Amino acid sequence: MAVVLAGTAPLAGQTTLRQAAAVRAIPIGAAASADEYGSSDLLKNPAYANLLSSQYSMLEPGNAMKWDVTQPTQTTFNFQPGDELVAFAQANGMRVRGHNLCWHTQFPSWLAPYAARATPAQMATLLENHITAEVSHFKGQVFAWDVVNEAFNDPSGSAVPGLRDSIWYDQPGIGQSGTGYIEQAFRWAHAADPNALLFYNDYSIEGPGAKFTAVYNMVQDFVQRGVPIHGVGFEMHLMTNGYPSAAGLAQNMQQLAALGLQVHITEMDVRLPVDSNGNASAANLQAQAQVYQTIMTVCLQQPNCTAFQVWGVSYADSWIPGFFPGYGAALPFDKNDQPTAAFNALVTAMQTTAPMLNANYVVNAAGYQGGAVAPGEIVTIYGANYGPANLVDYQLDASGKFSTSLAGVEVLFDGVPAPLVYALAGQVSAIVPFGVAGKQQTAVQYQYNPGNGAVASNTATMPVTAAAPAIFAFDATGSGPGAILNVDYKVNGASNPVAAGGVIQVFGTGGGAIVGGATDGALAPGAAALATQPVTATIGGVAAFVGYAGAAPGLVNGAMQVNLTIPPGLAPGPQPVVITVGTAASQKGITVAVK
Ligand code: 9MR
Repeated sequence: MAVVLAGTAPLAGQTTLRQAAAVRAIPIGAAASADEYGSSDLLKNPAYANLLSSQYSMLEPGNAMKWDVTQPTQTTFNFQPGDELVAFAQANGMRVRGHNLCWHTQFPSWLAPYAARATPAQMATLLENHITAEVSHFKGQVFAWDVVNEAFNDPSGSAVPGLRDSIWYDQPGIGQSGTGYIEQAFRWAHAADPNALLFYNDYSIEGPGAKFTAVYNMVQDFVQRGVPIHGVGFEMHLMTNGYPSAAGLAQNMQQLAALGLQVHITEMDVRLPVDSNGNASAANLQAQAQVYQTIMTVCLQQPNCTAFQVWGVSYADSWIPGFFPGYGAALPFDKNDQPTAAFNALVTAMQTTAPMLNANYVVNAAGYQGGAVAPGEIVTIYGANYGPANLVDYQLDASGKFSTSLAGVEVLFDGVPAPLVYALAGQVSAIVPFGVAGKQQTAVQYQYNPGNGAVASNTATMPVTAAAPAIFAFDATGSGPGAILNVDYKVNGASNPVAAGGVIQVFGTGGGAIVGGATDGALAPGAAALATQPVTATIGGVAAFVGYAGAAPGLVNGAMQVNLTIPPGLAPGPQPVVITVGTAASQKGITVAVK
């Protein structure tokens, strides 16, 4: 029997949270500290640094990016502790969430006295300058910001709560009514880093109720009016009783998804009563593990739950004992950095929750249009959130065909495994088997076998169509210069345009069945025409002669090649190319460079 000795390297050989999350295409994070309050620098503590970087793929400064640290005087900024955390994250391949830009508390000592005599215009300038300075400083380094934190009152009864008193809202405020100050904060943050995801973050909004309604009403209004907001942070500071039900949490996430908003679980912990040594009972630790498993499972089941974070690295740096005397033991690692039952529960949830398959996220790999699939169409499937952490490219099997299994991933159409082009958790490319031809619909299922048993997605039913053509863009964006060769086999483009009368080879997919049939996953042996006719094309809106439309010899079956002759009379420069197979046209926006 193994004996765990103090000082033994923790977790040797054991799957980490970070590894388990990587195959679910979700970042897992922890609140982290450097030396922001002048105490010893936790990042310089090897045990802390090792646990943080080995177990988590994301960090959020618990305090280092708040006002009391970042603006110590009215005219000076201090981003050094935040910079240190960002550097640590970058050195360890971790993402950084920023927290926070506008809150009602944790201020530098000069701020409350200043606010007591400032005008709303002065307060607005102060907040704008702070947000602009901080977001600009961390631009490109912080992928998501909690822009405004905890702005609503706690609910009493069923009444929808109003806004909390704050120097930014009403004491004296920045001169905006209602949620206007929050809106303004989002606008300033967006102006400073248009690529950062902007979140509203709060607690007690994880389940349905009056406080969630208040937040929902605000973000719905923001979305409808185009205020730059991308998500809502659910803090998730829980106890083992009264935590949000799985159904309630899922419902809140779905309501926000319907607005196009993401959810990040930002500050999860589950506090337990502890003895004077900080130890919780085994029964409570088990109950806590169940809470962690439930919340992680719901997150993995909801496509818009896009990050999961706990509030502290281990018991040793948790805020709970200091704020809730008699409580502690709230995190997945104990005071000796050893994994707890909650750790096991999180790993179990990540290893056993079925991946998601959504028919709306199965799209043409060239044009990204969704809807019906065609025989042989190369599709990209987004969102199937269980697969290899790193991209695995196609492999040829013993018979020279594209393999139908890549690093444990399979995609089945009516039970027939599809040849795979590449596989990555959350993004897989497959070639629809030619056998779907003539069917009304096909049942699609995604599977991943990570080595501890296959986990299958739900089955999504998709309509089948004869052809769903699209042209590959040269840069894979779905528009702009196409994947087009001139007759000399050189890539067409601004520096290599083609003259009227010249012949181009246009590459795409979705042309449908091939005359004489095609073997799934095999390389096309030679020219063979598309079965669905007619095939027509326009270049610059003018009909172009179609010399050939069919398989792309040497490329995998399902790739489509169409040879077109450039019509006379076109203006030089990029001209749109559209190919129509039967009645289905390729996407707009693909161009060929004409001389
Ligand atoms: O973890 C933070 C703790 O170190 C600070 O003392 C405290 C001061 O307000 O803030 C804690 O973090 C809070 C977070 O910023 C917002 N949500 C609640 C968190 C726990 O209080």
